[in-house]
Amino acid sequence: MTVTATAIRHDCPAYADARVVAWVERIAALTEPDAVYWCDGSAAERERLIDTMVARGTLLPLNEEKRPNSYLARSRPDDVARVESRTFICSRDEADAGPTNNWADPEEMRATLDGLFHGAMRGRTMYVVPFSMGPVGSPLARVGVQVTDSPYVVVSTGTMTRMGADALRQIAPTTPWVPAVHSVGAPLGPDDADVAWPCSDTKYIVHYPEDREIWSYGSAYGGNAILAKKAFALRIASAIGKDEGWIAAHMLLLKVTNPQGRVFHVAAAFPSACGKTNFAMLKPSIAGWDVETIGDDIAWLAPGANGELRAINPEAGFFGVAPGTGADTNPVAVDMLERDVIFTNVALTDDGDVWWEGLTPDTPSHLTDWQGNDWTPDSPTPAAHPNSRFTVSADQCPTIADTWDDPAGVPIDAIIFGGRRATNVPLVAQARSWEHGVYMGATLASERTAAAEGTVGELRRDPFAMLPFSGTHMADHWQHWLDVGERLAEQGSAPAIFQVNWFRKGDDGSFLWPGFSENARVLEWILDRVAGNVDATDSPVGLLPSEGSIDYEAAGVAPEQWSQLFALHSEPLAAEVADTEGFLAGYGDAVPTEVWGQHRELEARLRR
Ligand code: GTP
Ligand code: SPV
Ligand code: MN
Repeated sequence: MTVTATAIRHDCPAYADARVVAWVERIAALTEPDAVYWCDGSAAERERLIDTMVARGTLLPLNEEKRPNSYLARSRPDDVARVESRTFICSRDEADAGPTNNWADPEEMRATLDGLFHGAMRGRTMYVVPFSMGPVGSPLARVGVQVTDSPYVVVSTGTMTRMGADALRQIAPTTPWVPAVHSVGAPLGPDDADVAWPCSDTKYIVHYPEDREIWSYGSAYGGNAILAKKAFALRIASAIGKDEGWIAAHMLLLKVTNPQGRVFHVAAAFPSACGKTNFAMLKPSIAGWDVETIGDDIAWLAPGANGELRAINPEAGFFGVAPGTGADTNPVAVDMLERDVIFTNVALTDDGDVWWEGLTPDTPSHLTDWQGNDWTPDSPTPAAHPNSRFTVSADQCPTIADTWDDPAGVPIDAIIFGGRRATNVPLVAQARSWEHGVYMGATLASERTAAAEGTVGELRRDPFAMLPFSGTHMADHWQHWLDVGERLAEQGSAPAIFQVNWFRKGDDGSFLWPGFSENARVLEWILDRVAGNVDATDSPVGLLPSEGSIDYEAAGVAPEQWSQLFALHSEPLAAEVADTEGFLAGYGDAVPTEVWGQHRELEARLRR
């Protein structure tokens, strides 16, 4: 039985904006759910939803003593990561999506989606999920409403955002808000039993940047389905930010206090599964430095009143990669995950706890793998899916900064770009200028990870770590960074920009740099540069640490390893610069002249 418009109007909260109610009625008429439920974001509501999912087999309660109030979800094996090939930017003009986004004509896409969504929620409840990205009421925050037929997505959005009544109350008759429609695409007939992880073989993740609107069909996994995250806070937000003069960035945010007590804030962009969560929760190997967490995935950056660049973390939780998270690599996260966590696609121990590759030095002799099969160390496949994740509230993070949810945001002192690069890119380099930094961001490349479909390890360009997340033409995004930098320079001074690479490999194929807590030594150099406390040496690719300015031997790195970390080999570098030439040319006339200028200067410096 399909819900009626009268019932929707009867059930909606009294303070719900009429435009939201009318939209919910329209989507309900299209998708024909059995019921419509307005989420208030309360703890009781979360418990009820979790109970429903436990009953349905979507969530498995973990051992209450070992992992209190925590659950394991197992997705369908074909719904384990973002699907970039099914992600569309439907701008009115194809040129506005740029050459790196999948574009489709908005009218044609609306017709396709109308067909798919017709009756898509039959037999299910449609949840109305209002959320604020950023502290409720902050001038930097923005609101959205997602409707979804997945309780897993509701509960996840409840952790990842400020979800519920307070967010809905933010929407007054003239407040802009982002509507997001989501269905798992698995309607139920009257006699159909539900499955643990409903989804569809047909998937669409669609954005209309001018209309600020999102539609997603067929997947319940992560960024495909928790639309507040990548779809809103990056793709739609990059389109909004371009019009309003602020930047949506795939960046972690850190608060760092140096031994003299000076506080710095750092924003760092690394592609998916390249160490943002690790760096955001860095436990320094060096004395006297205090690192606190503000965000681990998304930052919204806006010029402030005094010419400073201010940042908020628009999210309220962490959707982090589980494999590789262990006491030796990320002890802060291990503590954070002790209770109140939803795990997705990790392995189950025989005593009802979770496990994944890298959690402990020893591998349990028997596990249930992420697909629910028996697993032993002899099994040919990993116990946890490489993109298995945890969903946890930010305030559970032991190193969360007390200013993490300051409505005014925090002032940024340094910006870092990084990726997984076995060759060519030094451990750290400082950009000569904002323009040079934008060039570093624009030409960023990284070896592919399991965070999206595709061949793991393959090198690809991932400008600003935003390749899968830009709602605009990527080269317009570069111009936007240049414009914001110019504005900052006029009123104050723009943050210094750096590039890092924790992943350079030696001839034997092993990492040259120990990484993790030792990354604090690089961060120390970066912030000493910002404070003017340390020298740098000029090189064709940027300013490098002068001899003696980083105590690498204390990190267990031998002098010959150290020189390999900074080696500039002319042949592979020349090949990379030639490749960059082709990469930039692919963006045609949209490439800012400053970016081409930086490219020519790099070429000239390498020729000298
Ligand atoms: P998304 O959530 O997908 O955007 O990714 P993220 O950038 O937050 O990824 P995350 O921090 O979870 O990256 C995890 C992967 O990076 C794991 O495989 C880690 O072991 C690896 N990693 C993180 N930091 C380091 C490091 O300093 N050195 C090395 N070698 N690996 C690292
Ligand atoms: C990423 O892939 O960069 C993520 C995970 O942060 S997801 O939210 O699924 O996009
Ligand atoms: Mn991410």
